[in-house]
Amino acid sequence: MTTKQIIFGVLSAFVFASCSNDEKVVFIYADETPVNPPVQATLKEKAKFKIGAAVKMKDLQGEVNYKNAVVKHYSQITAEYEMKMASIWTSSTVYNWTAADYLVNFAKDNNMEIHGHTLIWYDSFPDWFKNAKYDSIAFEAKVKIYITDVVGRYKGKVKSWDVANEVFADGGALREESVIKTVFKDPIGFYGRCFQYARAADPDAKLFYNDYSVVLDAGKRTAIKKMVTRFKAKGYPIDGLGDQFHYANDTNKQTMKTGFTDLASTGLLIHISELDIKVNTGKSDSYVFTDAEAQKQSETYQYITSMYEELPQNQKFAITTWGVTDKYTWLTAFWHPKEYPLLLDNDYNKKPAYQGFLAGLK
Ligand code: 9MR
Repeated sequence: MTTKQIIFGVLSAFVFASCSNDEKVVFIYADETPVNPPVQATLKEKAKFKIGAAVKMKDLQGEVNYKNAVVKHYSQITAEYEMKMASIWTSSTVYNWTAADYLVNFAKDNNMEIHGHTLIWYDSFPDWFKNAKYDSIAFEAKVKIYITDVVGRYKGKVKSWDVANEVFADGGALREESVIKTVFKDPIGFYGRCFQYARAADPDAKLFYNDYSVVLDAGKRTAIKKMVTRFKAKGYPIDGLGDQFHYANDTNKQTMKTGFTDLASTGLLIHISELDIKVNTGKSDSYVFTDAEAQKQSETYQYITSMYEELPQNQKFAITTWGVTDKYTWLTAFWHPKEYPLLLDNDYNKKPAYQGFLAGLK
């Protein structure tokens, strides 16, 4: 290396270190020898499948950095709660479309897809519906109207739907607390018909079943696979399965992989649908998110994205993170205030987790 190259290299390194993560700079030596600074693709640029984020209208409207981060890093959005039944179906005869319309238009305006979440979730039946105490005939008639109206309204715009969410309890039994278990003699038959109603309202939308701990809980997985087999035999349309992936740094990776391979054996589209990785697994008030912890989290993300890449290409649908920034993660309220589960920190900087996620992508 000549003296000229050394001086230029030192200067380049200084200027490059002064640039923010987001500025892409390529330096060329005076004699045309290229230096290779870490010019980096964003998640959506690198991935050959959709990278989704759960979002809220109020954050998209309220914080420009939030909105910019969504548009910059992601190619798909999911409403964190504003397209659930309890948000849309405000009374027996009234729908509130405000937030859902906003999100669907936001996706379109920014050239993103939107995944619909979720048509039927035991935890999101509005109070007026539960209080009505419908028998199975009236219950299903009402739900059919709801599915037809919602999926129909966004036909061709919402490209995929979680038709049913969290049907099974841990271990694979039907959820006892679900109103559907109480009302229907054959709940799985009811869910199958819900898939039919959704297909009828938008024949091109991809229809998913979504649940948590699917790859960890062999009993639940068996129940889901049995349901899929029954759906196929009956002609109930199902295109994909989502595992939420609310996991943690200490989640057993081998168990995860074994379960994931088993899930993929269905041949359906696979959605990692609500990914976040908890770090403060002991819910400790004195927890500190150290560099070492951030590195472990990065490795977990890398493990997950590289595992996903092992799927056959035609089964890859999307990986969705459940939120955009640690600042607004649901886990600070539902798990512990000291929690840092996502890819961007409170100031929208890329965390090591972001690099890990990227490194796992092909
Ligand atoms: O993160 C969501 C939170 O903001 C909502 O208050 C809550 C109720 O609508 O739902 C949370 O999202 C859940 C998702 O819809 C289904 N899987 C579990 C998620 C976390 O509870």
